[in-house]
Amino acid sequence: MRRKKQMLVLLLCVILCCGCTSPVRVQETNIKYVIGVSLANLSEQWRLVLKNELEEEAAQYDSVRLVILDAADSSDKQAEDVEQLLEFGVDLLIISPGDVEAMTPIISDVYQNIPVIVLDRIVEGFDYSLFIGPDNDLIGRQAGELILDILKEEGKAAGQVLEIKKDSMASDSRSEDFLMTISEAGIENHSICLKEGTRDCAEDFLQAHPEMLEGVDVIFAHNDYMAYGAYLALQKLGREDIRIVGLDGYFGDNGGLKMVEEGIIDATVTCPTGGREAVQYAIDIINRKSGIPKQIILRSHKIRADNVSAYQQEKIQQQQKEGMIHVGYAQIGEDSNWRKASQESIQAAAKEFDIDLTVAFNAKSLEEQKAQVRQFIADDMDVVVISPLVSEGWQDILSEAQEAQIPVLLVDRMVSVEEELYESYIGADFEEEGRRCARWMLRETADREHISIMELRGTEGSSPVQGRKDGFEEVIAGDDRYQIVYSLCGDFSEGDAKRAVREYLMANKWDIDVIYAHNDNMALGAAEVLKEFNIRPGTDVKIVSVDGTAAALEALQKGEINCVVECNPLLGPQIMKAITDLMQGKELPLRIITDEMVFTKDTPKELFKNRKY
Ligand code: GYE
Repeated sequence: MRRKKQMLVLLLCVILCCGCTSPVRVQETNIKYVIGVSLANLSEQWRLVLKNELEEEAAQYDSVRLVILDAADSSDKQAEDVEQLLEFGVDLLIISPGDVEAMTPIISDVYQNIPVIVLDRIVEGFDYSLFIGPDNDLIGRQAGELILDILKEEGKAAGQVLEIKKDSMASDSRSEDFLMTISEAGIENHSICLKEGTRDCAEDFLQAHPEMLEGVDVIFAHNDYMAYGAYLALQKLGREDIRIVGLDGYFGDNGGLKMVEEGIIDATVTCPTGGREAVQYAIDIINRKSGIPKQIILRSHKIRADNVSAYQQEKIQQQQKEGMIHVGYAQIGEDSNWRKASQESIQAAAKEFDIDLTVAFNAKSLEEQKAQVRQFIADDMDVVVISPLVSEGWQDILSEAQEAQIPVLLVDRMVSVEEELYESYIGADFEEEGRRCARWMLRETADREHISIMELRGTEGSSPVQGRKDGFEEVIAGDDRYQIVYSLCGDFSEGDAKRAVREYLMANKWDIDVIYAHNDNMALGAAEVLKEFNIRPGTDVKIVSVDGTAAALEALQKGEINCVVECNPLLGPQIMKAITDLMQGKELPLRIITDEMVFTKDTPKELFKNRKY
């Protein structure tokens, strides 16, 4: 591999020199990292923007070189490109896949040898180092909201939309939420799907089919290129009355932001490429930095004439906060071993980042926690961090924080409010944790006819409980062999779980095949009570749990718990990095999802060692 890289470095030097007009001595280079980039095409505007951002970011580092290959929308060529980059001996692959289905197995193979960062379109499964992309469902909803706002301003209770899509998975998922948003308001929609998402394609289609514009009030084009093509067609067809909403919202003369500024289109939704983040994380991954997330979901914004200048201003002039950063953190009480590890990680990271952290502990209710946040607002903290006990009821206090211009970070658990009320969510994908528990159970009980499940739920109304429940039930849905015959709230605590399982045993003949515990403390409590009743946990009844704490992994190695799905509490470094970035004026991703694994009796022993909780 080293030889290959030397060849690659020499090749790069030759390319660099051949590109020059005058003879240049081959510079002694200090290239340390060679990053391969495979792009599905360079015909779409957003990929050109992506390429520029990758190159601009890489240019910040002398030690980094990119080798960028363009697959020209051919999966075969993208596969060959990936092979060629591996041949070059690149240290890491950044890939923006075209056909996700075709590229998933190829990316999985590459990931066995070198780190892989996937951009924009997520692949099946988790065989990659990091995914960076937008929330396409949110983008669809935002486009729908923009159209409802435009129709409302025109005093139109109803209205008709023409949606111009392009043939891609991202377009499909955006369209789903877009249609849901406008149909809830009774807006009629017709969709057309163009083979190519280009300006000419859109302009030519509309000019050839003016009848499609009959009764149309607004056009929604799935990228600003097509939006511009629609604009040109409407000019020629004398239909300037039709409003236009685009997508992507890039800077630059041909970008959607300028089109909104010049009134060519009425609105757009920004769709960041993630190119800069990809290079930054690539260097961290190559340097084996800890705390690398698994997924980074980028934020998108609704842009109209009345906020386009402010948006661009904010992105260009990042307001820096000088001096000590003061953070107020509303943490939940010591409800579990997980919580203890979480608290320790956050306090240690605050020290390491030299951030002044004030922790309000032990809130036992939503009202108590909101009072703590209100106090932080009164104390004029630079940032407020919240681990919300429950998901509902946060709209008012987060609006107060926004009015006070105090940014809020949600960590560990999520709340149900619109995305504008918080800077970022840093934590786990609870639905996926629930799916992992169920997938393990399906494999473990494949030969069984009927499986009775006892579910031990965590704190009622908290996002981990809702997510783990939804994910688990999604996987067993439709398979009648699996029945959740008993579901009870153990509030994430060992004591409550013990009481509940004991009550069940006192009132029922034991007929449970699998216990699904939303956290380790409840799984351990249940195992203890089973032993009192001479039922062997892990043998007479299978136990699957979430968190990955030391006590649970010990029980797993003793065979008393059968599967532990990790929920990483060590969020401190990611939280403090996010706060530091925020104070430097950077926009944070909408969600930063932690990297987690699954432990079973087949997990290699070394993975149980050197764990920090
Ligand atoms: O699973 C549990 C803790 O919010 C994800 O809360 C966290 C959960 C965790 O009590 O052990």
